[in-house]
Amino acid sequence: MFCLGSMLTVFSACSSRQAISTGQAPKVYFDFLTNFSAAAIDPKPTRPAEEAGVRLFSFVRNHVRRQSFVTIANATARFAIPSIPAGAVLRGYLGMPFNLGDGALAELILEEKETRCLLLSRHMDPAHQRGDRDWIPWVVDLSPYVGKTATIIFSAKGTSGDLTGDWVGWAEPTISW
Ligand SMILES: [Ca+2]
Repeated sequence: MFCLGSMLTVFSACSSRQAISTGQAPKVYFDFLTNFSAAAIDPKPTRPAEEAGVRLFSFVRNHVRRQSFVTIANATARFAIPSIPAGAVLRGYLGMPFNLGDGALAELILEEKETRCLLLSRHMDPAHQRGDRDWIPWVVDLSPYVGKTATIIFSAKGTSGDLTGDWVGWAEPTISW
């Protein structure tokens, strides 16, 4: 199935700076960390939360600590979003806590009925890429989905057989408007 409208992924801090410069703090519509317990985790956790494939995890990159949840080695977290409001923007920071292995692919997907859209795809390899040892801000425009009930899926994929350190951190993710 095709995606509604065009996908927009911005790997820069511009949007948050613009929001600050207008003096209008964005209103948070959905906070993924606050709603973490409502997420559907795959694989389904059968062990204690601290060993689950998706778990809350606070860590430091480039001297900045951020609260995140991590998707580990092909795990996914699915969040049901009730109704996407006008002007909605999905944003957060991407980071991996360990400079190990050969990296992993971070993906953000939106599902709405029969439609499945790739909102963000970014290979992270902090062991070999210095730029990946920092928090990477990302912004996705959700205006093509206003009024829709959707599922947002956060995932990590190993791009080879090496799953060492394949922890993809999604820090401070929110939908705001
Ligand atoms: Ca890997």
